[in-house]
Amino acid sequence: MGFTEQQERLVKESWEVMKLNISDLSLRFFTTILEIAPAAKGMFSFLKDSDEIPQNNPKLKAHAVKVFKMTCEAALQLYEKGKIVITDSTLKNLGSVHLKKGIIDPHFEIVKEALLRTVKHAIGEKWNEEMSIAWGVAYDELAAAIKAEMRAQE
Ligand code: HEM
Ligand code: ISQ
Repeated sequence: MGFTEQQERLVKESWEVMKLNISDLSLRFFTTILEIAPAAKGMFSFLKDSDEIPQNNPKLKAHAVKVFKMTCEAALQLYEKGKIVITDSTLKNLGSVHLKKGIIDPHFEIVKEALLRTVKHAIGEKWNEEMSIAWGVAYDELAAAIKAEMRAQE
């Protein structure tokens, strides 16, 4: 399926809104992942020393922001080039980190669900189904690139 100009615009517009409150949304995104999959707790170094989600961990927030940003970037590239383009070293690193952490395919669905819920919360009344579809397609393509790299490194 081609990624349309409209879809790219929906992702870009919602991201502009999300940026205004990105610190809270990053934390919310992470918290939602753990709500859907409490077992994922053990995977993240941010939680190593406590049961509670740190409210102000810069690394946690930076990683969460990166996931949002990379998904936006994926949307732009899908529209402009019809495919995902990620720098080789970035993709290698992402493949390696996720492989080492023991991430498997179903985990990607959990993060997707958490991402879409976070977007919906952030956008409020202006949210619509098309917006979720656009974010979902961009995320799926990005996830596919990371999964392929993980398999290549196995
Ligand atoms: C780390 C992005 C999917 C769990 C990271 C990092 C980034 C990232 C940018 C930091 C890498 C570094 O330290 O150099 C993404 C993107 C994803 C994705 C773009 C999907 C498109 C997932 C999934 C899981 C996951 C499905 C499983 C729940 C983790 C964990 C770390 C990590 C456990 C290490 C964090 C730490 O303890 O420092 N991810 N990720 N990620 N990701 Fe993901
Ligand atoms: C790493 N990978 C996927 C999702 C994330 C969400 C919050 C913090 C780090 C993450």
